[in-house]
Amino acid sequence: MPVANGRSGAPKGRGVQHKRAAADSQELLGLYRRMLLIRRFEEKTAEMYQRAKIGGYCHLNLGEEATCVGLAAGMQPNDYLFTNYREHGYALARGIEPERVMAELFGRETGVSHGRGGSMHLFDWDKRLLGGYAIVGGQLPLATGAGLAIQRKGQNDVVVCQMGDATTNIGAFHESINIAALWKLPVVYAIVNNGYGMGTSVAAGSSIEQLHEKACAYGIPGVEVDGNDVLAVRDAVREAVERARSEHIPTLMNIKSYRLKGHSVVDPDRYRPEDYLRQIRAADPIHALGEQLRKHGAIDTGGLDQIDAEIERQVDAAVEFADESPEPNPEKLFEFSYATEVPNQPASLPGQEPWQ
Ligand SMILES: Cc1ncc(C[n+]2csc(CCOP(=O)(O)OP(=O)(O)O)c2C)c(N)n1
Repeated sequence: MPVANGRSGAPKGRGVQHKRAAADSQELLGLYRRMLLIRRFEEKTAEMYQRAKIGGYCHLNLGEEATCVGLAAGMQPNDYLFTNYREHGYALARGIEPERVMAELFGRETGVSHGRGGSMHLFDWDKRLLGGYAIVGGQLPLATGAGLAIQRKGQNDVVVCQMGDATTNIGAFHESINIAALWKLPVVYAIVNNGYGMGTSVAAGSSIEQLHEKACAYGIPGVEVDGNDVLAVRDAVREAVERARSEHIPTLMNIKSYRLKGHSVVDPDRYRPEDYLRQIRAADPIHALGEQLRKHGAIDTGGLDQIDAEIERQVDAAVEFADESPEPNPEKLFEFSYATEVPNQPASLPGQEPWQ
């Protein structure tokens, strides 16, 4: 049973499955395009990794496209987004050009983080994407601090902090939400619950399986959403974001999503049962939305194929751009690392003499 929240009427802790509003077919087609862009971009990323064009760790949003696009669509352009390392899709959904995202994966100067970050550290101040964090839970205290800064400056913006399900077992999760609830910070904590933290299922890693119920401990609303339904995600995020903006109440969202492949591009994914994989493939959010558009006469099969061909060309162009872009100059390694100017002496800390 949802528990009514005295101040906002929102459910506290226990949460409800979110209902969604209607959208016109043009809007739906726009969301579909963006979801397909993420799918094709991520497939190409896997290919480029195998060709050794991309190095380091690399995690994909394959299967999570409706969640990425719905979450970004529920935010205003001036709101801030923090994510974990599985964030290519959020960068694209936020409107960052595929060229600049692919160039970052290639480690090139033209990338969103000037080639200093790579796959796990996408950052774009103009689009208010404040990173990509590799330490599980690392983004939560930072997002909470950003909420505090907004409050202190009397601004009207909201922070959305994305995380995975396993992150809800980390200390920083509890510390951050406690302080955000206590100080009434404008932060929405969005769990993208894809059922697994690496090879560990939610049931094997969390004392409770309904992760939005963890909101009970902090007296804030907890909301469960179908992450395969782009409109449900958009509407639930929008509602939580506006509650944070106007009532200063944080929300914990449990967005049930599915990753179609292993944890990272090098994970052979041998721990998930065949039955489960069959089910999640059958519920593919892009296929489902395409079918819905077709059945309602918004587009025909030829139109869908045309969109696909356009997006494939767009992704190919992103690869070409990345491939032709220059490598960063190693002498400028520290250029974007510190607020103050620091000489490039890897054997010292800022302001110190080089170590012997
Ligand atoms: C503090 C910390 N512990 C362990 C790791 C290793 N690690 C990387 S990803 C990951 C799983 C996190 O899963 P989840 O939060 O569900 O996010 P998802 O990968 O599903 O997006 C772990 C344990 C890490 N990066 N940081």
